Amino acid sequence: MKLMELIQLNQENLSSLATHISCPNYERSSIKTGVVHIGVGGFHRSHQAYYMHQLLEDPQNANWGICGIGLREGDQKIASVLKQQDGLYTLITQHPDGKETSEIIGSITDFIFAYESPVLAIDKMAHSDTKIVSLTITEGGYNFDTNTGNFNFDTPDIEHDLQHPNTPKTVFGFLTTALRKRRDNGLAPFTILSCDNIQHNGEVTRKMLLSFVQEQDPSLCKWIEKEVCFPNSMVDRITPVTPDASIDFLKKEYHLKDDWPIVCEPFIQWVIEDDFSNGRPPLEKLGVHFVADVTPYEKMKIRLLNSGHSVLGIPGALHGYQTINACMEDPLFASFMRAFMDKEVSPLLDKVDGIDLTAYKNSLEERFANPNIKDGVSRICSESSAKLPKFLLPTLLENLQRGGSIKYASFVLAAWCYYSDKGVDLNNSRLEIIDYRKEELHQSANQTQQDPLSFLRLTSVFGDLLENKRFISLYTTYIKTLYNEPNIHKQLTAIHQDNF
Ligand code: CS2
Repeated sequence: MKLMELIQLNQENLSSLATHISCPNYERSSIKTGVVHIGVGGFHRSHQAYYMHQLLEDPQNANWGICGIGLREGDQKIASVLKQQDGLYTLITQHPDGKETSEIIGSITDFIFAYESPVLAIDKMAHSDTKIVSLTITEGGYNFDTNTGNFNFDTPDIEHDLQHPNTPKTVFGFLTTALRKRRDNGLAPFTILSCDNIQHNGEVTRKMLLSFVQEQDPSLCKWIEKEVCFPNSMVDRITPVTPDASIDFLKKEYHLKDDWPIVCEPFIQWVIEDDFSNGRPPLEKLGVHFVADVTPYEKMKIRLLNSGHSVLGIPGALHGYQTINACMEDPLFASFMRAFMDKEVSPLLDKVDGIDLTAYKNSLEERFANPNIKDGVSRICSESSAKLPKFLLPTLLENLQRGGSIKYASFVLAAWCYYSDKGVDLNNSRLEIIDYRKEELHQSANQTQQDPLSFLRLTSVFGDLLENKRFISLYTTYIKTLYNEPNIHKQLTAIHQDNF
């Protein structure tokens, strides 16, 4: 293919691309939108949109195309890339042995930048073809108070949405107005399917939405309570931030110009409760697992995979590692994480049907170590203020209650304090900290020299952890050692050997 010119990825060019890269075999123009998806990040494109793409290869499933929705100003980039590319993008699967498979995904047939066009987005959700509204709005997007678990009304966007139902800004405003429209038009509601890493993600979505609607429109609240299903689900596929090198790779290897391809690991998993308001796609044909109760699956995944990531990522970032696989190449980090899984998480997990826990943990180690994924620690540590209360604190709290081991989780919190305080790694290189509460975290961590517990006083993140004597004493020891002699290797070794 030497001397070939670059081909812009778009619908018109699919037939020329199809000679050298896998392309959708279905007629995209006749696909109907059965799913409206809010939050078209990398994960949605490597996971749900990939499943739907495979489904669409069977003409019987032509009702299950996706319309993506971007609610935030920051969604401008995805809106313009997808517009230019007619919703098409390349999915590059990176195997541990260096093998790569690239395919063009066609399931996103429409995209609405709701930040600019809220009415179009509401109409799309309220359209009779739409059967499901799915969400990847991140752990922080659910707008609950970590301490009380209640809906947080006290934000300017929520105040705005309560007053302006036809030009909402938040997911809650959009869902409410679209559901109202469906009810008024005599249509069945859509299912609301959360695909975020929150335990009981469906129930949490339901609780948050109902709190909002109750305030805006109590009669609609009753209808939603009765008619709308919110299945819980567990989703899994590691999807790093797309490196520029992948854009170049597609140019070189396939003469393809794709401004935002997605890179992911081969592993993919989706477990969903079979509880839908208005029909569902036959995803079981693709290995999606429909179950009556997703609780044990999500608990296992969030407590092992997601928090395992943070257990590597926070100390790893401080030590100066850039990626999760680099952490895994360091035997001390790898065994620290495994010990956290074995000693602090496994004793709390319920038996999961058909899953061998040891094999599951082994597979996580292999997935984290995949040298071709290069998942940045900055992505893993991003929004830790929303992630850790969901991924790590429940494990710590349960162990405190039952007298279990707490040293691994406690050290990660101490390391997070140091990380938030200093903003540089131990080689003095600036850390890329992405957290909407970055400033607040820094302010509290920054008092540590005077008050070793200052970071924990951020009760909206840590709840009443501060009141637990056993935890406080260990945490203080770690903080003191870290601040006196910042050396992650030394500390990990000491924790392993129980020298604290
Ligand atoms: C990661 C997840 O963001 C994180 O902290 O743990 O994005 C993780 O890669 C996915 O949940 C994998 O399914």
